[in-house]
Amino acid sequence: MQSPPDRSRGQLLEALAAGPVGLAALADRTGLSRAAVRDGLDALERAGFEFRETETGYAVDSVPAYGAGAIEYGLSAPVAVAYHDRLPSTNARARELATRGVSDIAVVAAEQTGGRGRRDRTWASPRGGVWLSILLRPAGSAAHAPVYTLAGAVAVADAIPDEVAARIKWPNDILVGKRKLAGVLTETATTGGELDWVIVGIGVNANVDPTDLPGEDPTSLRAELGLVDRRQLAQRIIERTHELAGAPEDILPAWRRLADTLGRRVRVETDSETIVGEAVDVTFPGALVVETPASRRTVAAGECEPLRPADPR
Ligand code: BT5
Repeated sequence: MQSPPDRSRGQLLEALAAGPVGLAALADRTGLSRAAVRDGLDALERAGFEFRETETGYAVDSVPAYGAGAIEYGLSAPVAVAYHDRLPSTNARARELATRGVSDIAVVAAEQTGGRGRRDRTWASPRGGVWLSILLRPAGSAAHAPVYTLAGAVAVADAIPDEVAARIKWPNDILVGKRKLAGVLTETATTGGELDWVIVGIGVNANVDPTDLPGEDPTSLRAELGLVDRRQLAQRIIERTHELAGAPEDILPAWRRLADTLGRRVRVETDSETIVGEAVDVTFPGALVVETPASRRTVAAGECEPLRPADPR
């Protein structure tokens, strides 16, 4: 089993991001020896960073397109990045780290060979997409777990350029029109009624060809917009997820603002019944409120499909 990434890389990148910085200052800010700082810089160069030595120290000339250091460089959230060229599932890897006590880490893979959706469905994850799982340990009741799925969906919708007009279908789909652009799979563990850890697994069809994807009507950022900067996209998603996890009261207002579902006639399939009516709200920690002809229902979990106003049941 691989170990989680060395925190010193993140510290080194944070110090470098602040501007030209000398060896002594780098050693000072990271708590590393000068020799270890040099080794760290060499490792970053091997990962694709380019440095220039100025009178005041090392300046970053170029950052690789994607990878652990690339995502950590300039990341404003205190989250380390573990990058893998290929993994079965970033959620599964994050779960391994969680059971070892790790936290505040984003596991990122260039490609997943066993990507998972909800209810053990398959999530296609070819190269070019953004496939990542953010492992956090927010304080809170176990009952709050569903809100982190909504947080992940908000983070993705906020990270996607405005011109794409991404909207959220309750609870976890990010859509462009009716086409699915991204999905969120949250896993949690609890101890004594309290949250132990949360893994927010996020898959965004970034630079992929939708014809390579399964599902009813998938789309990608490449198809909607052209090639995008995956590094920036991953950074924004990690930062926003981290921010929302620390401010759960902000999640529902943000979700409502980005919702495609609210105000629509919907059919929601739960494990035990089918509910048809108008989706009017979400309530904490993430239930959908559906106004049916007979009553107002609050649905904690299910599959939601929009209906045309005149669609029969
Ligand atoms: C989801 O499930 O939408 C959650 C997807 C979460 C994926 C991320 S990637 C990083 C992390 N690691 C993992 O292993 N998973 C997470 P669900 O709502 O159940 O949707 C699954 C359905 O979407 C499938 O049954 C297909 O019909 C369809 N689908 C599969 N791959 C797709 C893709 N790349 N784009 C659009 N639709 C897809």
